Amino acid sequence: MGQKVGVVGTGFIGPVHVEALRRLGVEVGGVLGSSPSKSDAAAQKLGLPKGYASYAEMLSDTEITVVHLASPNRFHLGQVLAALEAGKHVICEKPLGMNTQETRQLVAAAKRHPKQVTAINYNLRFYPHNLQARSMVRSGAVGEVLHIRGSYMQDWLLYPTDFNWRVLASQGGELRAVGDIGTHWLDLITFITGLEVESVMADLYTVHPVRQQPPQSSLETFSRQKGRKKPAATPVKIDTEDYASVLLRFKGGQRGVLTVSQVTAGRKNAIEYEIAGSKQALAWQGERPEELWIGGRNEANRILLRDPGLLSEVAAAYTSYPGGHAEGFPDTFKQLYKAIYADIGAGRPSKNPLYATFVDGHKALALCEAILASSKAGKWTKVKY
Ligand code: SOE
Repeated sequence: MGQKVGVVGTGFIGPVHVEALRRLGVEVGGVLGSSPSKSDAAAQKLGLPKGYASYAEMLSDTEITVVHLASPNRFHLGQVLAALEAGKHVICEKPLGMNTQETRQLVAAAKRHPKQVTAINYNLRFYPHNLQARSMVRSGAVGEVLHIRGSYMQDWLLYPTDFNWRVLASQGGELRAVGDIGTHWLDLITFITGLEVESVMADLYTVHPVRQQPPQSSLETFSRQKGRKKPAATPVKIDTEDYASVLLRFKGGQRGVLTVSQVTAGRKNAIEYEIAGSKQALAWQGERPEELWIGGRNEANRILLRDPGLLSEVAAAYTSYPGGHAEGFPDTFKQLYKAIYADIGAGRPSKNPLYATFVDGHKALALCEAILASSKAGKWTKVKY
């Protein structure tokens, strides 16, 4: 049976889901925004048949078989539970919930509905070079992983006049930069290496303890305030971090270090990692996704370009264009949905899927909580998965 999708969320990322689904030939039945008029406006703009008046209306639409949640984090728990009860497959944006109390409930709910696919939108796994890095680590080509370093930096919250629902702990969760983008990096590193973080030592920093909230309750992610204070803005105390330094100890003894920032001028959406192994090192940057750097000790360093003919079988299966035809951010959504919709088409989740499951989403929140606890206590903290 063909699938019909309902997408919740009409900000920056909901339309990215819609575009990717269409490119795969998956039918999108309609969207839901934060009000009926926003749903209608988004449906019209995206050329979709329906703007839903409410979530209940979307769930009671028997033609909708899959729900994509691109709504603010605080809605995930209720929306995922209701969608599963209504018999829908669920693809939820990251982070999966506000805290592990919520993600534990969601993992249990997914178990109660074993025939429904439950996935998290960790799209970065599906850059072909991240799949390639995974193949190279898993095949032993890199050798034993020794240490990992990296960062995820952005600048869209640089000014105290930049505002978004995410800056408020009540709406996005107590950890903001780490929850929003740090978890992408942590998920990716775990996915590539198979290593699990055992303990963390973190230092969180709120550069702007007060931000100017504009009159409308929220501004779209990545919208620009141009550094000017808006006349009607209200000063609001900020209880989430703009920046984080995190030291990592993995279960096998390997070490790592991660820097996260949403206040670094010029870094638009800059994720990068370097995985140092006993034979080779691998490095990749999200803003140059076509290049995988391979470091050698006794041979020249190399740059592998994303040509499917040069990639592992798994990585090549998630690239759509031959040779040097570049693939980027929107393509990761398409490739991710290719993997998820194969399972939905088969009528059940596969055993060890390449996409992130609710268990992975729960682990990301457990890491967030350890990072927060470590920063508060100023000491190494074990992750309680
Ligand atoms: C905002 O920081 C954001 O949109 C994240 O929420 C996304 O996950 C990332 O892909 C781009 O930045």
